[in-house]
Amino acid sequence: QKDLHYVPGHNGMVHLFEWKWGKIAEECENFLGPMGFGGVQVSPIQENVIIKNRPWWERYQPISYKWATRSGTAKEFKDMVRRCNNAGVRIYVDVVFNHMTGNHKNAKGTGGSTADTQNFNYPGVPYSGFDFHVSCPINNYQDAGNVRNCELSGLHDLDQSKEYVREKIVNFLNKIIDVGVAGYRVDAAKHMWPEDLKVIYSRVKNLNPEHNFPSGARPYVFQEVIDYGGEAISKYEYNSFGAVTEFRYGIELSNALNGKNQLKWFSNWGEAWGLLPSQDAVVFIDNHDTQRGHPEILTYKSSKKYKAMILQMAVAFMLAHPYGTARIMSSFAFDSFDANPPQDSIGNLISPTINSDKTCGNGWICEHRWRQVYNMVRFRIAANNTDVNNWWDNGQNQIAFSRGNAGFIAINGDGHDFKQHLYTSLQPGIYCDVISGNLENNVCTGKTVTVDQNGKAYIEILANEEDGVLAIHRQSKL
Ligand code: LM2
Ligand code: CA
Repeated sequence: QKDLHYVPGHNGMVHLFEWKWGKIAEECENFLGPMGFGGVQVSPIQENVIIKNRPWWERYQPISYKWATRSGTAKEFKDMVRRCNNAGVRIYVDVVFNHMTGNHKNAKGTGGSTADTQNFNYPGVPYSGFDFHVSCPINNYQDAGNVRNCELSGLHDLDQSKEYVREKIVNFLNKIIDVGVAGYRVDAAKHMWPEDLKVIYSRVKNLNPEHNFPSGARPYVFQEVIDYGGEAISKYEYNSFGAVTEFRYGIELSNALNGKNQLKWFSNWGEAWGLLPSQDAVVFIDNHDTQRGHPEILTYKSSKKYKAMILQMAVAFMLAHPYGTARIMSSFAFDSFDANPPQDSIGNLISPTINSDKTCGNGWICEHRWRQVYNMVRFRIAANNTDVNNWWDNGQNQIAFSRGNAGFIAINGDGHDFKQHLYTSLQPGIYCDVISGNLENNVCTGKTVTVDQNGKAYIEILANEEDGVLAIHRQSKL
């Protein structure tokens, strides 16, 4: 359950937060497939309660397991999965089954279901009071029972030890597997008992071989467990039977690029830092929650604020480094925590438009369409199955390393110029730096790097350059 089943030659997952199914299908065909992306994490597919002003977080309040949300219908979802699989891009669904909704008067869902939330009645499933834990607030993260049996921000907490509840969840998961998804993200996994989750996952079907999965293939499971240390519940309770989101990854890198640590220490980045085993870890710089609630974490807003493009630097490091399953956050612009995704006056989502330079319009950030990001996805593909070699640093925040003889990256996190002759391990030749430009029809629109007969090259990243990164790889050779 830790194999992503990426199509060979593909890598990197992108979270297309709040995108519509039809638009994701187009994105798979026009951009993600051709660029070699491995997969997409999609927003929850299950029907949610409608909340005034339509904040993004209404989608984390399920009212039934019908496939009806602002992203689209069941038919559109099926069509998307088929088209993305055909484009070589896998789909991973964000599934919410720790809880249902909080309390709402006259709760109505995006698929027409209703619920008597005060009385724990959800006829759309159906669930009733028996299926939930007795209501209590989560208020003590030193107590695993409190965290798992009480309500997370007032959201009615399902009891996954009940056979009836397990059956509803497994049926829901089996149906998404039937249409060809490759796996799922388990929302709020920390708030459920590992033993219950293990049983639920084990009952889910193998992947559907009609969508080019090998026979007997298990769904990829990645569980949302926020573990910064110091609480009763640990990420190590979950990683034996599925992958886990590694929240320390983004914090450590953000700290370093914010000047609170030095990049030179990343020479042994990985398990030695107390991170999960690489295979078990989904890694990311920011996600849809941390970009709203954690000022210390780099987000698309950081790049605007400091004009230093430090989010790109962090994402470039992540994609260049072999540790973990890399996930890229793709956002819409927002000013406040509650802000809704781009929508019209009656609450329909407004999809991104695509500009001629590949970036997005209509209020969408689309980090995955930034040159520095999609070109590093291609770097990651080129460097697949190689290690970090030839680590170099200046004793501070200028670092460089190669990936076998497939790729080489240099990062300037210092306020002064980076000017070094370094061993790249690449074949002699002229390479296009894929951070400052693109290689198009054998013409490099950015900086070039000349690797000599000994594999060495002069690497320059000036302090006043827009990007603090330089990256070359075997497919960026002129
Ligand atoms: C997650 N991962 O484990 C999601 O990544 C996160 O985005 C979800 O919270 C959370 N778990 C529950 O699925 C979001 C949002 C919350 C929001 C909930 C439910 O971050 O703020 O809570 O979705 O919509 C909202 C209100 C909160 C209120 C609650 C219940 O913000 O103030 O609490 O609804 O009505 C009284
Ligand atoms: Ca729970």
